[in-house]
Amino acid sequence: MARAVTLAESTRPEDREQIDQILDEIVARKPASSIRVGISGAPGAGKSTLIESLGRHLLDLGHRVAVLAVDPSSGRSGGSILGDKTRMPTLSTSTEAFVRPSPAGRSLGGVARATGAGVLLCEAAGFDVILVETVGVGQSETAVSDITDLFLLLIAPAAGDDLQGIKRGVMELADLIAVTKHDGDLKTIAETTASAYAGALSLLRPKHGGYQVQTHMVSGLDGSGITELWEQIRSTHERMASSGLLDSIRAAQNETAFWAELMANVQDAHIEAAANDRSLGELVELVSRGSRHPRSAAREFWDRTH
Ligand SMILES: Nc1nc2c(ncn2[C@@H]2O[C@H](COP(=O)(O)OP(=O)(O)OP(=O)(O)O)[C@@H](O)[C@H]2O)c(=O)[nH]1
Ligand SMILES: [Mg+2]
Repeated sequence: MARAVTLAESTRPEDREQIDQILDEIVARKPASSIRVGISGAPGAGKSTLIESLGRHLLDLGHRVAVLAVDPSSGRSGGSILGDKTRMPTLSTSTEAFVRPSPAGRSLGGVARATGAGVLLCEAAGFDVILVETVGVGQSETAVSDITDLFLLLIAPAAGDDLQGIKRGVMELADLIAVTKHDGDLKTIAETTASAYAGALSLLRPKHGGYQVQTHMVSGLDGSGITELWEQIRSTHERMASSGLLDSIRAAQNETAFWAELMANVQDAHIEAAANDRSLGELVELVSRGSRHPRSAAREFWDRTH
């Protein structure tokens, strides 16, 4: 019986070789291009609810949808806070959808690299819309935008016209913004929030020349705005494809991923070398006591092991 292989960082060398071979075969086959969308938002912004609603719409349109996640906390918890299947009842049970929580990994970089490979595997398996979710904290948005074509930033309605501490850098990654929970009592607040964001966006340089970032209002609960949001994603993606922008984005992403993989190999080799070096402990001890400078100590260790 075939043994399942995983993309985790701890993979055995022979499994790694098999995975590399599969990935190379997929790349050589050039599977039909899919739409890769990164989705981020602060905890509780309504990501899971929106993905379920958008995913249902996509299934109705005849798409096959994969939902992957990059969870920056999985390195610590060993589990995933995302991919909560209870909030995605249709997607988690449909045969035309695939929901996969974040892979475990030592580092955010490792998790993102494994998810990048996951995107390819899903495309080879015939999924033509790939949604990659991440929670809006820290560096994970950058990691997700490095493996997707378009980045959708979700914002929960908030009273007042402040930008809720969303970092400018994250806003600059967004290709689209959607204010969630545009329903019931929150409707008016969602509208105020949306116009505050639209105003702020008009002051930012668009991410790609000629592609103005649009602010949408959606409700994952009642489904309003979902059709329009998808239409915007689809038409923007189509324009990116026909202008050649998509090809250049993916080419740059492949290059970035190559360097990241190379760096990971270098790092792994050193961690391995360090684990076998008894004097390393003494060096760390000297550094932590303040008897040696981290820079000179690291240099000494490097020179000795090369
Ligand atoms: N009124 C309203 N509530 C919503 C909507 N979407 C989500 N919520 C509520 O907001 C809360 C958080 O929703 P989730 O979809 O779990 O949000 P999330 O961003 O996935 O949250 P985390 O996974 O914890 O980061 C839940 O109580 C939802 O019921 C919406 O469109 N309208
Ligand atoms: Mg969620």
